[in-house]
Amino acid sequence: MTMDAYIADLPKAELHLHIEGSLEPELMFELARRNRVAIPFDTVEAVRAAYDFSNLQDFLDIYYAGAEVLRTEQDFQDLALAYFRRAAADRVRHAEIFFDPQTHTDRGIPFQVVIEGLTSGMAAARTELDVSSQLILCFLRHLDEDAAQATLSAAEPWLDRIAGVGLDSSEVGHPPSKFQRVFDRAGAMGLKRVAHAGEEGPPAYVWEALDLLKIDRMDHGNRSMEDEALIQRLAASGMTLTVCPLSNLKLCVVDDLAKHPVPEMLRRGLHVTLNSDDPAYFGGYVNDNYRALAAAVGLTREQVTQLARNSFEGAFLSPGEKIARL
Ligand code: ES4
Ligand code: ZN
Repeated sequence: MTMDAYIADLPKAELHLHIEGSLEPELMFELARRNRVAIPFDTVEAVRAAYDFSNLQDFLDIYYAGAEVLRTEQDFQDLALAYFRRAAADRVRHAEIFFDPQTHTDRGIPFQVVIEGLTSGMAAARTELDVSSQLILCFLRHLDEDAAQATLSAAEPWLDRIAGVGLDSSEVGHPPSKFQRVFDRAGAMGLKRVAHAGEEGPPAYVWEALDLLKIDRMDHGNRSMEDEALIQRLAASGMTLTVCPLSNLKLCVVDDLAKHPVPEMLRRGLHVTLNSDDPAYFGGYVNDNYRALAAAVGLTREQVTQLARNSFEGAFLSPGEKIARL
């Protein structure tokens, strides 16, 4: 069996996926037409050609513009189900998906529309595709603490549908400490806590995510590798890192996939997982990430198996649920 076939056949969990980042240009055009929203592109090819980024902010500007076509419950349901179909084809058995409510509520789309649409798509994925899922509400870190607090309050009627909170968007200049109080409040509500850290931001931001936000899982974490004490802390605590190789390449977090830190992370005993982040923008779903990284750095089958096993170990599921998803 080839490595690519081996990867395709491995059951996996996806733990770092922004649902708005799974909006393929074809669906973007369909929703633009359905909702009579103007988009600044004439063709699907022109949209794809615009996906050429030199850093995180370049991408975020286009990503927030793309989300403009999402208006109705049906739109959010269609978006989610399209992602789950692709994920199921990659043998994803469980997905913990991020959504950015502020991107929608700030343009007048009610929180209820977003969550009802997404959870309808998740229910359909469970029955039609046998893919289970959970939702993680992300706060946009370029906005202020009060806006994050208001978003958490808006989520309160829906807490039974939300597994945790996360922190995403522009990292540098927006350290985790800015959100310590809202993360404390989310923890007191019984929510899991995750945060993007060390994607572009320094190791100090990773320390803050651990010590101030008390995260249960870390998104990216690449720049942790610059700090020996931090590596040891992550290894000793068994912290799961949700790493996204093709995202890192597209956003110039790494300049060459062959130099990606995953092999060193594994050697140092870190609990690494592979994920697609924003697959419609970064050129691939989860199996594309496994295949591209395996080819670029020469992963062994044992390492690939470890990465998939880590994805179930790091999931917010009970031991019994994990076994049932394999
Ligand atoms: C994101 Cl790759 C990445 N980093 C930070 N925030 C994000 N939102 C969507 N994708
Ligand atoms: Zn991300």
